[in-house]
Amino acid sequence: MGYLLSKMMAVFGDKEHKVIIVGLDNAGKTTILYQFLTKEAVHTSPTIGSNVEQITVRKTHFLVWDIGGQESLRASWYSYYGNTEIVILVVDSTDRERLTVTKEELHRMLAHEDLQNAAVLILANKQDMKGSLTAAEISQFLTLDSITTHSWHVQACCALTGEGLPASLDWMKSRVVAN
Ligand code: G3D
Repeated sequence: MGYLLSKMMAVFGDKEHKVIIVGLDNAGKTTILYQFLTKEAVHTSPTIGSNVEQITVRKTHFLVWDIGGQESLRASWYSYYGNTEIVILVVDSTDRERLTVTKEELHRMLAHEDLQNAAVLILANKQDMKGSLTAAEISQFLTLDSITTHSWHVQACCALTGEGLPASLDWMKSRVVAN
C-alpha cells in the first residue's frame, strides 16, 4: 500500500490500530475478545497460538490479537509486540496466587523496546465472582502507580456480562485519537 493511500486512510479514519490481549491462561482473554465482538459470552477453549479479530468503535478500527497465556507461550509474546499501540492485560481478579507472575510479566513487557510507545489497559476481570480483588487492589498489587513511562488505565470488568467493557473500548479509542 502506497504512502498516499495509507495517509488518506488515516485521515478518513480507516487506519487499523494494533492491539494485543495478554494475560495468564484462564484470565478471560478470549471471552473478552469475543464479548467485544458479539456482546455475548461464548464458550471458549484455551488459546493455542493466537486469535485475531477486527473491532470497530465509532469509526476507529482496532486489530486485536489474543495471544495464548500458558507458560510455554509467554516466552513468545514479544514476537507480537511490533507496531502495537495498545496492550490489554487481562487479570483474573480471583487468582491471588498468580498475581506475582502477572506483575513480573507486566513489568517485563513495559521494558521491551517494541512497546515503548504502547498504552496499557489492565482489565480486572471476573468481578462477578465472590472474593475477587477490586481494581484498586489489583492496581496496588501490580504497582501501577510506579509506571511513569507508559499511559495506563485499570478497569474492573466481567467478561461474561460485558460489564466494564464499553468503558474499556472508550479508553482505547481516546488513546489512539490522542496520538
Ligand atoms: P483465556 O483466553 O485467558 O485463557 P478464557 O481465558 O477466555 O478461555 O476464559 C477462561 C474461563 O474463565 C472460561 O470458563 C470463561 O468462561 C471464564 N471467564 C472469563 N471471564 C469471566 C468472568 O468475567 N467471570 C466468570 N465468572 N468467568 C469468566 P470455562 O469454564 O469455559 O473454562
